Amino acid sequence: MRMDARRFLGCVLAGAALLVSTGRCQAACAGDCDSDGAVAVNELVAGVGIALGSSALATCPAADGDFSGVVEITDLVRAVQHALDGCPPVGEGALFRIRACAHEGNPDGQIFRALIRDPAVVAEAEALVGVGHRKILSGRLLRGDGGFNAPWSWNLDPDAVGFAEFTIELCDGCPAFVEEELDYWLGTVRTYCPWSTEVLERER
Ligand SMILES: [Ca+2]
Repeated sequence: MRMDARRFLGCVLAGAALLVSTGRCQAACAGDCDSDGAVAVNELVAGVGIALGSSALATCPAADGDFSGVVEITDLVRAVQHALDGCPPVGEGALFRIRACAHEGNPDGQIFRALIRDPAVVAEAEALVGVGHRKILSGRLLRGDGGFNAPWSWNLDPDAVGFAEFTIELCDGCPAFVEEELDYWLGTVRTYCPWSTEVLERER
């Protein structure tokens, strides 16, 4: 698996190295380690280093494009896309109603809302509407409701949210857990990734 990944990454890097990125983007553009609005080849290399375990995620948190806590091939592909096509434009975003922590005793679960600005992630969310639990919404936690996530006093950064197949366990939990231990979540976990995510509908 690791050798396959190396071979694949060698190919994408060779291709990307031929191109110069001029794209503008927001700070959370996947792969844009230095937040200068473009993904350069050295940033792709940094992402590969993290994926292969030779450097720490802290050296380039932006390499983890789906906020799962680890850098996988899907993150590297997204970074390469940003290197080739530019970072996604800043839009107003789309608002989705999300359910987490539904179970037999509480089928309604706990509801929160996520505003998503990256058009590719919006499209992913739209495809997940009504299909039940399929992927994990994961994003950077911010204090306050953000103007869209009341009654919760936290929100997910609209510029730093994505869908992951798997995430680290640390960021899993119910919305009420985040609310109850807000300082811990904001200061230590920093990311929220309810494993029980269901995308219910797009509200606007
Ligand atoms: Ca990831």
